[in-house]
Amino acid sequence: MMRTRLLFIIFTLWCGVTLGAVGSRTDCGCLQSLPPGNHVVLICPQGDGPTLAEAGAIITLTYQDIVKPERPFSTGGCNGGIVWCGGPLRADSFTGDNGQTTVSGPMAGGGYDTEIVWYLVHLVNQDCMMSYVPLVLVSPDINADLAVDLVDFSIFAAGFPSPSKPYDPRLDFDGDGSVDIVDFSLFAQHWLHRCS
Ligand SMILES: [Ca+2]
Ligand SMILES: [Ca+2]
Repeated sequence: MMRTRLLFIIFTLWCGVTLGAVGSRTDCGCLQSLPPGNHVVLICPQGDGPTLAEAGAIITLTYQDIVKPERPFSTGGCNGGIVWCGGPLRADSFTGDNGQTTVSGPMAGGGYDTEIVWYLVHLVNQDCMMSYVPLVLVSPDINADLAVDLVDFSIFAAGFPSPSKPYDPRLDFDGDGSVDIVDFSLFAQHWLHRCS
């Protein structure tokens, strides 16, 4: 008997109180800019930046599918500026019988982007269903080739310090609005890191 292939999807995103509002929408648009106060989280190809849990952004997703509850899904940056090691960031597990899973683990990757975007795949009668977490992702792997090396150092050096150089948010690893010795220290901590 054909079961009605009707998807009923509920997203529940739990974030730390300091994260502010969480976006959730059924279109494929990205926010043009994030509201002030969003978290800046450093990611590294080696995966030794803070985990989502440490960043206060454990995500619980409830995915109720009449046909089949177990679904994989993956993530990316809103503007395509993030490259993950080993493919897109994934949830901790497939959804179980209750349709729930969480995403809490480390993020191994490089690049710069605003918002983590959750792409649910294999949706039926849905061209696009995304959910957004307002994190700004920065990485010492500035050019997103999954290695922290001299190319990244040259990019960082070109924008250091700010002020007086023009502000480049890709280089502001602690998100304090300036590019200074603290950001350089964070860069140095991940020097020569690559995907493991
Ligand atoms: Ca690089
Ligand atoms: Ca800074």
